Amino acid sequence: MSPDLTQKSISFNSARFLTSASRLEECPPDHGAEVAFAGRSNAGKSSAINCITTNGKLARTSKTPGRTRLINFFSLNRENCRLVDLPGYGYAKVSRDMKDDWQKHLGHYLNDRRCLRGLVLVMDIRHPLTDFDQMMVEWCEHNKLPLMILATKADKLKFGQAKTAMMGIAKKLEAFQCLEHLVMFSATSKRGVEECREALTAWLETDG
Ligand SMILES: Nc1nc2c(ncn2[C@@H]2O[C@H](COP(=O)(O)OP(=O)(O)OP(=O)(O)O)[C@@H](O)[C@H]2O)c(=O)[nH]1
Ligand SMILES: [Mg+2]
Repeated sequence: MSPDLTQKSISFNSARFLTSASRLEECPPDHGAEVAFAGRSNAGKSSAINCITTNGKLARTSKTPGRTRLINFFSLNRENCRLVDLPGYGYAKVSRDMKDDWQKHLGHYLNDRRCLRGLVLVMDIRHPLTDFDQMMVEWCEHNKLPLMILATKADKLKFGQAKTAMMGIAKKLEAFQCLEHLVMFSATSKRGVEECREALTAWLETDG
C-alpha cells in the first residue's frame, strides 16, 4: 500500500512563505487547518514563528514596532496546514485610520475564518495581559477557540521572576476554559519551543 501523504506528520521546519493578505478576500481558500499568532506589536510573534520553524528568515522581525502589517501565511508539509502571522495591535505611532483599518481586517479574519483551529497569543512576559490581550482571551472564550499563551522574552528575566510572572498570568486567567497552554517562552534561548510545537501539532491535526 502506498503511504497516505496527506497524513504525514507535521514538520515545522518545512514552513514556507505562502502569501500575504491585507484583507479577508485575499487570504488562501478557507480549507484545512490554520493556527494564528496574535499579540501586541513588538511582542515577538514573528520571532516565535521563526524559532518554531527553525527558520530565522521566514517571518520578518524588526526592532521597529508595527512591522508586520499584513496577514502572512506559511504553509507546512501537510496539505492545507498553515501558520499565520497576524499584524500586531496597539502600535501607537500609526494613524488612527490605519489602526482602525487593521483592526477591522483582523476582526474579519478572526470572526470568519472557519479553518482556524487555535490562537497563539504572544505576550512579553514583562508586560503581560494588556487590555487588548485580555480582549483576545475573552474573544477566544466566547468563540470556544483553543488558546495558547506564549509568555515570551523570558530570557529577559531571572528564572524566579519569570516563574512569578507565569503564576500571575495563570491566576488571572484561571476561569478561562479556552486556555489550553500557558508556555514560558523565549525565541532567544529556545525555551518552551518543543512544548509549543507539540500543542500546534495537536491543533493542526484535529479534524475541523
Ligand atoms: N531577548 C529577546 N528578544 C526577542 C524575543 N522575541 C523577540 N525579540 C525581539 O523583539 C523585537 C520584536 O520582535 P518581532 O518578532 O519582530 O515582534 P512582532 O510581534 O512580530 O512585531 P510586529 O510585527 O511589529 O507586530 C525584535 O527586536 C526581536 O529581536 C525573545 O524571546 N527574547
Ligand atoms: Mg511581526
